[in-house]
Amino acid sequence: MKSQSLVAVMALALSAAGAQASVISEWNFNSSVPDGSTGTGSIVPGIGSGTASLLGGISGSFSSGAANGGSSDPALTDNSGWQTTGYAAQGTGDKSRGVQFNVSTVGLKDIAISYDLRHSNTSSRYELVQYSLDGINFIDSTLFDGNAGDTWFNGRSVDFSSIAGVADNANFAFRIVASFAPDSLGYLASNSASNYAASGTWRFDMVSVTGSPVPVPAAFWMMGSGLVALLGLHRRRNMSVAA
Ligand SMILES: [Ca+2]
Ligand SMILES: [Ca+2]
Repeated sequence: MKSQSLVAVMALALSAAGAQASVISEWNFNSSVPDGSTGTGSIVPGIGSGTASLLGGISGSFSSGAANGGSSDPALTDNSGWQTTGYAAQGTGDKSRGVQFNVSTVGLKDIAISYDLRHSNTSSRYELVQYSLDGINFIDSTLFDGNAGDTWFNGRSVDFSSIAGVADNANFAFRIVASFAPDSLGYLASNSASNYAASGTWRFDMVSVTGSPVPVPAAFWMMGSGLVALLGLHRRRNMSVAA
């Protein structure tokens, strides 16, 4: 029995090396203990670790994650989103205001991110995802079009698995920032019948980072196969004694 359970442990260890991507860090912005008020919440991740911060002097608060169709947060009560406002004046501050998340990817690869975002009518229609390999310099990645107001755009996602340096990096970070409309010198409002306003709001929810374990070093495999051989020998000995 002893050797059987050891074999089971080995099998688990081997299968873990080929594991599917799983959530490394996730922010649902809900109060850690539900308090019945969506006006209170938290920017501490509900899963894993990392930091969430505001860029360019915008302000943050908490507001319903369920209103206007709602985010993908499965919470049945006290579902908050991270409400942000105080964006740049029209024609200024392109790509300078929004939110930033720092998540270490040490020991992990196949990194991808996803988030839900509610655009208000007058908020910037275009949202740009940027990433950083050193936590300081940010590179443009993907531009999303939030072409409706008072509307949640759920499951926005960017796959970084093919970008060298994102995996196994303690300094990995990404931003979601308000961007001028393509080929223009200003912001467009999310609702085409509205004018862009710095007082427009973006409300975030379910920001998550996924990844899978970096393959285990060869030395471990050698040790593992050695153990398997020993177990086999142990079994054969037991069998011969029994016979
Ligand atoms: Ca709350
Ligand atoms: Ca939430």
